[in-house]
Amino acid sequence: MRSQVVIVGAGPAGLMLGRLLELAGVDAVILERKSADYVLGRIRAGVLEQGSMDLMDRAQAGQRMHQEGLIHQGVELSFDGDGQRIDFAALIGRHVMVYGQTEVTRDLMVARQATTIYEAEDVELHDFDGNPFVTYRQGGLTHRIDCTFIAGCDGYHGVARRSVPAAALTTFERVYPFGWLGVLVDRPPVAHELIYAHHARGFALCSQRSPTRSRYYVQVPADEKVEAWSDSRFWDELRIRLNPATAEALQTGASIEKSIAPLRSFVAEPLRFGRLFLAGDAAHIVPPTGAKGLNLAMSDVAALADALIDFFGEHSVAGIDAYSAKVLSRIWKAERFSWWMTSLLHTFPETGAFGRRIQRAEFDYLAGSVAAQQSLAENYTGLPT
Ligand code: FAS
Ligand code: PHB
Repeated sequence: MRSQVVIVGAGPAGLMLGRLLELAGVDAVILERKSADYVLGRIRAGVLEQGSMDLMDRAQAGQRMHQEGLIHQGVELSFDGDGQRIDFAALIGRHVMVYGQTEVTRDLMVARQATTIYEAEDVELHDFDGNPFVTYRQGGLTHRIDCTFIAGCDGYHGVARRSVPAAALTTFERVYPFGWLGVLVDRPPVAHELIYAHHARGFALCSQRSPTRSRYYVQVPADEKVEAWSDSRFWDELRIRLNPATAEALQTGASIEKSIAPLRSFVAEPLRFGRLFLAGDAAHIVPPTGAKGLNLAMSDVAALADALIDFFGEHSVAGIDAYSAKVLSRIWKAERFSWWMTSLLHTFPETGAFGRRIQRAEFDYLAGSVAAQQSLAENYTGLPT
């Protein structure tokens, strides 16, 4: 079999890249390790920047997003019970869309016309410095796809980045001493907008998926086990970390999903190795505090799609040559913002009393400065691509 592009991974990055390429007449096969149902079963991001919304429209997959997504004009930051709304619309005239990653993935799956091979086992990348090809196993047989380019969209634990010789890759990483315990519940959200809360016991986030479905998180130690958290323990802890009025308004119920996500900041450089490109979580990880992970993946593949379309259409190598430096510039700014939001809102026992005073001063400066709020707003709603 031959394809112009082989995409490894059918998460949002791989599916969006595949869709943009197929609309431009570039053939791209996607190889996905898991089943489609398994991919849809992951509960992850919830906030789309305008750039990601525009990309869904470009992919002709945005109809349900516009029907069911929730436009949010701001978010609330809370610090030990003191609240500050960040009014995106008033500060910078922009907004975000609350629409779950699961739904983004589902819409892209439905829109895709080309081939996605699910349950492709033991994917291996070969000769991506010369004449690339990819092999995988399915039905007890080994299959081979020869191609011109390979796009590694297979996430942090994927095979693509691991296929690059260690000497050719530089990685930058910060692992945080905590994770996020997340709960999905079919109850109306506690507030119209998201609430990011700092409390001495730890961070909490009140998010949502629809007017009847909510998503909540509390910071837990990095080695915490989800089995140690009954629903009632989760709700009790969340109430403690919210201001009393919000805690009182919280509508709780049986969790329909409960999981712990580790938090890390990670970037691999560069993002091109001959005929292999990395995009999305295969290339970088951000702590979800800034709602950047999914959105970064989208901006990566928008740039990669344009570069590949130029190569196959105009025979231009300018886009593929510029890809890595171009997306890394935006990636690092998102890494900075995600790290800053995480540093402001989480508890870090090792920083002691001085660190807690610095966090409080950071919040007080934010609450008192329109310029600081504008900076937060322009980062949260998405820097220009
Ligand atoms: P993904 O990891 O989504 O997709 C990669 C795909 O490649 C997967 O389907 C995987 O099965 C497949 N794959 C892996 N190895 C393979 C192999 N060897 N062969 C074939 N296929 C392979 N971001 C936010 O903005 N907000 C959040 O709240 C948030 N929460 C998160 C919670 C968790 C537990 C995780 C892991 C991430 C979270 N993120 C969040 C970030 C997340 O949304 C990612 O940024 C987003 O999924 C990135 O999409 P992809 O790059 O497509 O990677
Ligand atoms: C979510 O709804 O899952 C969500 C929203 C905002 C974040 C992280 C997660 O920053």
